Amino acid sequence: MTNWKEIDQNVRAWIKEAGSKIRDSFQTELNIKTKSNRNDLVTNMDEATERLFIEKIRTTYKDHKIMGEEGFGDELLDLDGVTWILDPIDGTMNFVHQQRNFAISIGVYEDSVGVLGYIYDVVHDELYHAHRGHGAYMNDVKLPDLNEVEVEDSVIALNAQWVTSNRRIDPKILSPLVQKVRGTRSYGSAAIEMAYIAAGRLDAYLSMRLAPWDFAAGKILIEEVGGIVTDLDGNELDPLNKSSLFVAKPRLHQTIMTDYLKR
Ligand code: 2AM
Ligand code: CA
Repeated sequence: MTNWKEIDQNVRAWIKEAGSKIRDSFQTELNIKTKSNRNDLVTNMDEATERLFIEKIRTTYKDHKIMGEEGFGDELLDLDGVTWILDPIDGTMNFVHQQRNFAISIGVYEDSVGVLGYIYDVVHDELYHAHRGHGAYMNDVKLPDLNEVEVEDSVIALNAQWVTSNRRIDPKILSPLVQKVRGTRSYGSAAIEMAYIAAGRLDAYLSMRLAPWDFAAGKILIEEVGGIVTDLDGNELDPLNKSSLFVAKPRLHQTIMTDYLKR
């Protein structure tokens, strides 16, 4: 039997340790490299933080598997058993340019089902965490179930690039939605955006392409407060592969799906 309480205590201690190291790194010069393109950034802190978690997980839980964004984990073909899905710094561009609005994001899955989810807003020292079936919290404060909201009263998160010409979606699809809602926001970290959905600060969030480590933790948090987590077609997410993402309060999810996305 997996001892989830013990895993939970360990993850929280490891997250606090990693967060403190990341905050300390603001005093020293970062080593910044690019990955797939000039806007796809990675720093020595992304890599060091991933290595810190992997070393701790490997020492403590020898039979667990790890999927990490920076590639120091395992090559996974399935999510059988216990798998850690890890983004050491989600929102690296924010980390580099703004020193805020980035997060450590960790989802612990068992046989493809999310059990423990953590999003740590390092600069604000806010840990959003959830244990499937046991509620979601921001630090020690329990997050209430989400309230419904009408489209015209909603604040939604999306990146402005999805309403200009881009490779992934016809901008004509989302522009009526952007015109209808009360406001749009873009924080530049999928994990922060999902934590804000769970905390009721945002009503919906859409993204055309995210990786499992971007949404693994957020999915657990949002579902724990009654939110809906799917891809843009309304299908269940596959935590092993990249996909689009659409998360929202339940009725709002349905309305946006039928009135805006399926037209
Ligand atoms: P990252 O900072 O960990 O790379 C906004 O850029 C959000 O989308 C961030 O959460 C970022 O995660 C993620 N992201 C950016 N480019 C991506 C890509 N090509 N595939 C998947 N996720 C991406
Ligand atoms: Ca990252």
